[in-house]
Amino acid sequence: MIRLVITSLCVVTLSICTAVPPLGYERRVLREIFDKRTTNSSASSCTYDEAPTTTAPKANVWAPISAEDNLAVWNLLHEPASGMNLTHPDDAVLTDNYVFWIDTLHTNKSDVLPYIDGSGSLPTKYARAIIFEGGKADPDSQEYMIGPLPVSADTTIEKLDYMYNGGSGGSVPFNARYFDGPKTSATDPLVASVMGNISDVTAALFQGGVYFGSLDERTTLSPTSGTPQSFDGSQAFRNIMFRFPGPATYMTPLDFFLLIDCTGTDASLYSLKGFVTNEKFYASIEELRNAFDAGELAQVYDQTQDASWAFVDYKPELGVRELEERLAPSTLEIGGKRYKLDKENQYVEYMGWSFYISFTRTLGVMLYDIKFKGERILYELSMQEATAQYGGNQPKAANTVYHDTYYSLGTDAGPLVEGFDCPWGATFWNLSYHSTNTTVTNENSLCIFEADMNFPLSRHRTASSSSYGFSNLGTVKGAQLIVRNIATIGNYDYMFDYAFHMDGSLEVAVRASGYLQSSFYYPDQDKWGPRIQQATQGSLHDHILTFKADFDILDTINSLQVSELKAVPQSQPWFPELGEFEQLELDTSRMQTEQQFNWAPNNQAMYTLLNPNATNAWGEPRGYRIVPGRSDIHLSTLNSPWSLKNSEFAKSHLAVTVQHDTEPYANSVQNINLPHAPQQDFSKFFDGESVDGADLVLWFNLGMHHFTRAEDVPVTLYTEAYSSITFAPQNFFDRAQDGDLLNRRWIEVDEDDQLTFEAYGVALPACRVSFGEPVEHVGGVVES
Ligand SMILES: *[C@@H]1O[C@H](CO)[C@@H](O)[C@H](O)[C@H]1NC(C)=O
Ligand SMILES: *[C@@H]1O[C@H](CO)[C@@H](O)[C@H](O)[C@H]1NC(C)=O
Ligand SMILES: *[C@@H]1O[C@H](CO)[C@@H](O)[C@H](O)[C@H]1NC(C)=O
Ligand SMILES: *[C@@H]1O[C@H](CO)[C@@H](O)[C@H](O)[C@H]1NC(C)=O
Ligand SMILES: *[C@@H]1O[C@H](CO)[C@@H](O)[C@H](O)[C@H]1NC(C)=O
Ligand SMILES: *[C@@H]1O[C@H](CO)[C@@H](O)[C@H](O)[C@H]1NC(C)=O
Ligand SMILES: *[C@@H]1O[C@H](CO)[C@@H](O)[C@H](O)[C@H]1NC(C)=O
Ligand SMILES: [Cu+2]
Repeated sequence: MIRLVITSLCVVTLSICTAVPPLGYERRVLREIFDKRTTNSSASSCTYDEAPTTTAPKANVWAPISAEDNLAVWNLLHEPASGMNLTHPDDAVLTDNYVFWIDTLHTNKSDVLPYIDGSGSLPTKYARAIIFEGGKADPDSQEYMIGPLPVSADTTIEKLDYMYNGGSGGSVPFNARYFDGPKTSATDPLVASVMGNISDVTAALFQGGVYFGSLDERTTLSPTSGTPQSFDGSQAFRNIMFRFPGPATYMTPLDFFLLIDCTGTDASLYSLKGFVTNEKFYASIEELRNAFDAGELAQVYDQTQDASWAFVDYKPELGVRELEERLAPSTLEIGGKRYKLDKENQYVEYMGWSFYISFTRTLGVMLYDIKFKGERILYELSMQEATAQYGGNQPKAANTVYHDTYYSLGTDAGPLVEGFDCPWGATFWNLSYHSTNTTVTNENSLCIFEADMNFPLSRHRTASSSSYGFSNLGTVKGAQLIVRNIATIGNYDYMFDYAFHMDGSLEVAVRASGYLQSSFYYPDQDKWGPRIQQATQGSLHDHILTFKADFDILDTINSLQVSELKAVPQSQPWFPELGEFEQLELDTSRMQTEQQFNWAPNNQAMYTLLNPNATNAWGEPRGYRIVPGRSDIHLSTLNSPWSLKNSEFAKSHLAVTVQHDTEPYANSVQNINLPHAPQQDFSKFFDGESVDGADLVLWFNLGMHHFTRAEDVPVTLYTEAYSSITFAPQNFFDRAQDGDLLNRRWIEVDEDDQLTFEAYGVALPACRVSFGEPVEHVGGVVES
């Protein structure tokens, strides 16, 4: 047994800090206090040493484009000579051409492999830019690729069509393009005029709530509309729900909906479609007013105006928990950091693992060239889409499907609080994206840390009649490196974890916290979720997080093996008394063609990506198994008009395709308003290509069926809203990859009952002063 005693010095230090909330403060103060109070220099290294540095074998070819490149691309696009005829977004109206955003275009794998695996030249870097072209005769949104970068005389601006399979390339109809500020503003006069006309009605129904326009000082209601806002780009609509404004507005919805048609660029043609309240539809102002005058619109429940109940702060009214004033247990890298970083190249090495990190404004954090012990496992591992689809007997919930890449999910990766979001002493990196001609940095929004798994990786006790109860006992410490970020996309805080385990397995986990998109409480709408507050219903919904795992098990020639567990009738001559009896056996085959597929019932099929040309010492093909984790689900609705053909990637647990430079992404970022005529239709990837001995991409979904509950107030809890998957070696090696770890104990008891204890030199070294004297003993024998 090894016990670490925390001295009062440390406890005082930490509790001073936890009383001081501002972001970043804690990290700095803690470091200062450790430095000042600690006389033993080796002791101060416990938690706050920087990670040792390393040098990436190759430049990070996936890295985001730099601030300089963004500025140069921005300037190039705006040069009159480019012929783009652009207005500055701040001054733009619907009928102008202007830049929506600029981001990094993925680098083609076929260009990357010769560079990272050989002496090929550094692949050419390109930017992608979405330009809203309201100034064209047939207005649309058109995406462009700009390169080579850095900008030079050779740099061209070309339409970026090649990666979209919907038939119109990078062009998205005006009605389906992202509903940005100018487009929303264009609908405001109609909304203001209609709502102004009935302000006496809304004031009577909603505690004085009125809407006279977004900039009108009398306005006390906040309009919100989700997506989709078009079906196929030939129409546009907003199904607006009103809420009380404020920081917890998601939790204070009202029973009032305004439906408008906003097709086209001429706002004077936008029109009222009707109102919904009390689960009834009123097609005109007159109908609504008549119902109001007849006393038919009374509200049974009042929404709360003060939503402080929905803040994630301390709530003393919940009572006191004994000993909760003490600091909770914490992960501390007390042996010093065991991972190496090349910050310049965003490259990480840990216990045999190595990988590069990239980032885009749409997809967030992406991992590339993931190797274990020098052998490639994955070329790319990245989140592709975060979908959420809701249900309810009113226009907002029924209408809502989100694709969070549409909202540039990566830009929502916010600062992480040390000690809470990530352990004290973790490495914090910034994530940056571009906005107009500038670059925005989200500080400390990515963290990297090694954590105790809090269970041994492996152990065995060989029982014996010795006085210790065993003849030998081996136990290996469980540790993992985690790369984490949390993106707050409007209401939700999605936490993405990539965990690298000592045994060569890799786990992807997503958790969701944050506010529900809630609805007004209707007593007869229980089938869409429970009442969770005075006038609020937690709306039932699905979250589906789609990931791309481009496996390269050793090289790009891989197969997908399916090993089905079958219960079969058999007879064996040495059991004549049984005749035929049921036994299990493996029915092993290889998947033949590209397809979407699901986890087998009772998980009775094992899916393994393997290299058909490589075997381990035992002659078995070397592979990685896809191990189902928690809540591996797909979208519940397969035929909803709101997610008909633009969300196909969310509709199966798994999918396998052949890797193509033209199929880099599962979705397109402006697909959400095109459910009936998608810009990108994932199901078209499955065109019968052979996946036996090919460069394979595995697509997988994590997610949660969100069965909402009172405990989603104030926010959803990460304990339960949690989904994961693991990739684990399957005959990839000749034995488990734990034999080479020194963080273990091997205890033997000989025939004379003498105990020997092997610690392999790994004890509690540098933290004696900061964290107190270690007390180490086993079976009464003090460890040396
Ligand atoms: C340039 O864009 C403006 C709108 O911003 C439009 O009125 C004008 O016709 C466009 N010029 C050309 C040559 O397309
Ligand atoms: C309010 O709407 C009604 C019905 O459309 C219309 O007759 C009336 O003129 C409007 N009032 C104002 C002040 O716009
Ligand atoms: C993050 O950005 C801030 C401000 O731009 C900078 O001072 C800091 O050094 C950056 N952190 C890292 C780890 O690069
Ligand atoms: C970015 O654009 C603004 C105008 O929108 C301009 O004032 C500023 O100088 C530009 N920045 C750079 C670095 O060119
Ligand atoms: C990637 O490959 C596709 C298909 O060959 C090609 O059309 C495209 O231009 C390439 N993109 C880049 C950035 O080289
Ligand atoms: C590698 O595997 C492929 C597909 O199974 C096969 O066609 C090829 O002959 C193999 N190559 C070698 C060198 O074994
Ligand atoms: C400082 O720490 C080292 C390593 O834990 C230890 O060997 C040494 O005795 C300590 N020195 C003092 C002055 O406490
Ligand atoms: Cu949810």
